[in-house]
Amino acid sequence: MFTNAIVRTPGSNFDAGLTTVDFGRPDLALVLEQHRLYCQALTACGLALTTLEADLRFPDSTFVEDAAILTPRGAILTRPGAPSREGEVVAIRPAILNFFPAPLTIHAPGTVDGGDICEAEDHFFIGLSHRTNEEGARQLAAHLAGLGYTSSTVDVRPMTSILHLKSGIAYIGGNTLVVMEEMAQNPQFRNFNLISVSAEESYGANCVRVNDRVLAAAGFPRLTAELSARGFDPLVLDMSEFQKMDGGLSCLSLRF
Ligand code: CIR
Repeated sequence: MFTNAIVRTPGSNFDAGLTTVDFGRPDLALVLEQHRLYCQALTACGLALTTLEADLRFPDSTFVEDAAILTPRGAILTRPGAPSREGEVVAIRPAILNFFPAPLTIHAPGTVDGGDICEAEDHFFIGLSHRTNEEGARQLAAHLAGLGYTSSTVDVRPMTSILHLKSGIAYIGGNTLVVMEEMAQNPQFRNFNLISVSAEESYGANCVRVNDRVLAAAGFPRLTAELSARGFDPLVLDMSEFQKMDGGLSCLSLRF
């Protein structure tokens, strides 16, 4: 069970962030409204929110998930792989220290984005991506081992359609992984119950278990129906404006 989440309000320069997709410019009023509804959903799931002010130095900083990895046994501050996002860690550190007094860190030349880290009970999948490099993965695996967790790497670098590992997989409890069909054959996932997401619905694979609910992006009816059929309780949220900046549901909060 999670009790808390950290979120950051999107800034007025949100549309100056990084993106690889061409879905048009985000509508800033709608960005704020979708973020408000996202926060409301977390509250409805029972979480107490720490809401950080917009930080105009970092247009992507509403995607707080990338700056830290929070586990029940300790926190790790990351070192994001995009140079424009590196300073986000210093910016979020004080908020993390309120809950985790002695976070571990990733140091150069290692890079890690939280979006590449998928926790499945006591095992962590670490995505090797264009943001998380081998050295970052190595440092993170050592930190996780010190906390008593196992880990393994999943190389998503050849997959041009996703930015981070968690753009393509989500662990939602009950030994169940939601996974883009392109990754469903990975032998590392063979002991899980898999919900395979078709190519047309692949953005939906980034869903998030929060206590009794699974946050799911709007517009992917087959996945939502499958979640319900498997006994999960989807809470559907419109993510259109965040998708324009390569963001998904998981990136908008740190849950712990
Ligand atoms: C970026 O490219 O870094 C941001 N525009 C999107 C980050 C999304 N984060 C995530 O999936 N964890």
